[in-house]
Amino acid sequence: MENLSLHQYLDQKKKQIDQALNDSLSEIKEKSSLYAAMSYGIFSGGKRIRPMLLLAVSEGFGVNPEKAMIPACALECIHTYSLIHDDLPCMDNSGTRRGKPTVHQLYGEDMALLAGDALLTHAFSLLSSPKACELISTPILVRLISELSHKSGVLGMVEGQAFELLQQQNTLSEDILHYIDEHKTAALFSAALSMGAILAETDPDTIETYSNIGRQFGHAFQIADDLQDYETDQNLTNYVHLHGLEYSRQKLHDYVNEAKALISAQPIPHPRILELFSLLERE
Ligand code: GRG
Repeated sequence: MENLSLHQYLDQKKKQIDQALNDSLSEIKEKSSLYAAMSYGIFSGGKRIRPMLLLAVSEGFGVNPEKAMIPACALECIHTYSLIHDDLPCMDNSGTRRGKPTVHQLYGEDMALLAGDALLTHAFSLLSSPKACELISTPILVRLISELSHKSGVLGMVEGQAFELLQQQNTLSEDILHYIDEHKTAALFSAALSMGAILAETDPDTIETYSNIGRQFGHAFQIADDLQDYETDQNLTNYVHLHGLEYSRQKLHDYVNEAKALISAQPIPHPRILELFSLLERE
């Protein structure tokens, strides 16, 4: 591990991810009418936590960082598309995100919908690009594509969103909320860690272990987000509305601890991942 403080490490990784995302959009910048809406969505202040986790896992395994940056960017494109679509009037109908106007506020609902579609397809275009094929072997690329499409798709994040929308009129139970958070939020965190392990060409059990660690962290992340928002959040699926403040803080702590225990039990040390996990309880 380079001798950087966590703050310096996060700053360095964020700059590298932003640069790689920018480079990945260069042809689109020249040729596409959607570039403005896409780049506004992707460069308007995201923390890049999912790609950072993917990079940190693969770094722990000693994977070439240039190789890991391609799936890291693909994952961030998927995350950004989901936020753009989630903000649309037919979904959450949000006028602001990260303190700024949402993509549809600035570019219209039609362009925002298409910018989301374009980022979703761009993710898989990146994973099957000539550069990806040059750096990563075909079987590993196929496994990465399978993992990302599965966790973000109709049995993963998209299912979480659909299921949540269908619940709005119903009384929420603990099990239902767990199902929503597992799919809508935890699935992409799970992909961040499992894709790092896939890149490192580890065995299926190890990939499953990392996937599970990401899932635990994803639940913690959702509770932390719900704790931050609970006073202003009208959403019935806010964890704190269902469980109360004290229980939610305890569960956040339990999920973070479980994720840390699982990562610490791995034969490969992952000091940065442990630091990244700890951040959730400091905010
Ligand atoms: C529209 C298919 C589709 C899915 C949407 C991710 C999602 C599903 C909805 C976003 C709303 C929400 C509260 C999701 C929970 C996960 C979460 C807290 C997302 C925000 O993630 P951050 O904080 O985002 O990593 P930044 O702004 O840093 O990019």
